[in-house]
Amino acid sequence: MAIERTFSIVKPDAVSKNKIGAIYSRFEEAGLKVIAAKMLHLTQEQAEGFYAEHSERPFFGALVEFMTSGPIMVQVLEGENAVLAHRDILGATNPAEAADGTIRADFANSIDENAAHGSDSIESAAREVAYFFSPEELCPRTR
Ligand code: RTP
Ligand code: MG
Repeated sequence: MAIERTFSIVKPDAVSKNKIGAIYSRFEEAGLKVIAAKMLHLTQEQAEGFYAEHSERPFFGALVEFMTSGPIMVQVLEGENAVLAHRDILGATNPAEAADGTIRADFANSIDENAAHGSDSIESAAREVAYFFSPEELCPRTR
């Protein structure tokens, strides 16, 4: 299996509920290694740029408002099949449809406030990692 990198966000609702550590535990239990991380409070411009692919969708304004409503954690995760492995532990976008034991089933408030983000492809992951991290900020494990 391929070792991949993916991009992850602990969204404002989960930070507000003090669930950063609980969500990081899910990454670690799934064998995903945190190789970069920082806390940010997104500007409107940063949030609009990050979710630009959704700019014509009816929920775009609410999405940007939510993502700028409080601090977030952004992180890069590395591991076998990391993109899909991370999406699997996140669960469905709508927590009402998310499988038991997934991050969204356990921590999300609603489809709008759904606790965490994960890249949906290798290509998205590369773009999203570069959106928030410089190459020097990535710290691959040496042991
Ligand atoms: P994310 O990008 O945040 O990881 O979520 P996702 O891939 O599961 O879902 P995506 O289609 O990329 O949508 C991005 C975020 O927009 C909100 N959304 N609302 N009301 C709706 O129908 C709707 N659809 C999407 C969600 O908060 C979703 O996380
Ligand atoms: Mg998405």
